[in-house]
Amino acid sequence: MLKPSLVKELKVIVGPANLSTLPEELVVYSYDATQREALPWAVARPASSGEISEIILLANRERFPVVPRGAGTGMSGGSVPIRGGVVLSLERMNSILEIDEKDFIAVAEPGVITGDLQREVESRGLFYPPDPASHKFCTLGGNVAECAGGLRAVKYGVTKDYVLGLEVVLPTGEIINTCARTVKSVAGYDLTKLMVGSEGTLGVATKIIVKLLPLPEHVRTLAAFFNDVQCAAAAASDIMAQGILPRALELIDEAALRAVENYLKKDLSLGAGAMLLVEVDGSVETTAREADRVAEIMVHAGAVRIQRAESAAERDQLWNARRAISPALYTIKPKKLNEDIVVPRSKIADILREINGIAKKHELLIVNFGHAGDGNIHTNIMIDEADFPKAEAAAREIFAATLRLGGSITGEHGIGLSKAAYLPMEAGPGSIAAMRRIKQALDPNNILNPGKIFVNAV
Ligand code: 2HG
Ligand code: ZN
Repeated sequence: MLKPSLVKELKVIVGPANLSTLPEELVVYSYDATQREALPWAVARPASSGEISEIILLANRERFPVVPRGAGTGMSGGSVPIRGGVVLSLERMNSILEIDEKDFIAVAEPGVITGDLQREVESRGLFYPPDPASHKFCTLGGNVAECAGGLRAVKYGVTKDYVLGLEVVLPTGEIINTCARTVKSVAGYDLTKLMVGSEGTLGVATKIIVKLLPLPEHVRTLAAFFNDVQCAAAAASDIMAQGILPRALELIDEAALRAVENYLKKDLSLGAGAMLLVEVDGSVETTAREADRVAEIMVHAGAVRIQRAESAAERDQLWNARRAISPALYTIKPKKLNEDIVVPRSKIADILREINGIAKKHELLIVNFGHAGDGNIHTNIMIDEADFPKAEAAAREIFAATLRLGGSITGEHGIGLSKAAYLPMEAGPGSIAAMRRIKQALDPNNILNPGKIFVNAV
């Protein structure tokens, strides 16, 4: 609970209409996409970095937690205020400040919806490649906090590869700029990279400078259907091994296909056991050549049917179905543990075999889909409440197998709350101690998003 005098002070900073302690409003800011929830004591909706700085200074004086929040689409509990405090909702800071067509740069506030930025730059012949599945709802600030990946990472990389610089409010209230607006800069430590992916624990990004690319001239999208997921995984590895770099290479297993078909009330696959969704971009000629080659490779690897998207509408339909898998899985079970392990690309078939064994052993349904081109598989353990302990045991075994294969326990969703207990499986004690020292140095009073990333975080 916040003292009434503090509520008053916060109201002075953001304006009375932008500070709420009403229970029915607090509920709206209490959860993310993990189904974890905790009520904050108040929600503040600041309009500037100056207001955020003032809130954070107050938090240091009075020692209350401040939890930054974009649209709450995160998948590791990053924006859930487990220690209460003030949720800092960035929803009002939602302007695209600049699109510089000469320097290939956009400057945006953190509350801008990622899809809006994509659309805006595309209307000017430019391209912002990071493309989280939730692009219609998620915010750029959230993408920066989590270093979001998405559907086009296989060719274009993830959020950190596009952020050139940030204005950041530090956990002690100072406002800093981390970089110039240039493609290169090595002036001192790379604070931009330190901030991107720091899960709202090291600073609040209030201005985001991103690099843009020229919009590719042409795009071709193909779906391939297989009898089983092993064949599809092998086909995905074959495509990459042949030197083709699609801009998206997505794998969808049978359970995910059935779930999304149920959810959308649409037969996408005619009963197939797995699907690959591949997209190439470039000139009209190169995409034609590459699409033919991809189709050939997939047929050779056992595809029973290939569907080429012949129009923008058909392409959108395929991608909308892919983007709908995450919510569609709730048609199978009321709860899921959604993991986002990543293995070297050549090891996808191996990890799927391991996961299958773990699912059988624990008598659990585990659904797999995701960014096969990156080796990043969304392994969703589907459960009822009572299955939780065995699902956690299965998750630990999946992480162990992933690490044995040279992978990482999270490719794009972050550690947050959901994976804090597993971080020591991947990061050694020395690395975790160094991370904690960085947190301690920047946030000595543990104000910003406490309780995340580290077990028993002070
Ligand atoms: C996606 O790629 C998201 O659809 C969500 O990262 C993944 O729900 C999931 O497991
Ligand atoms: Zn994903």
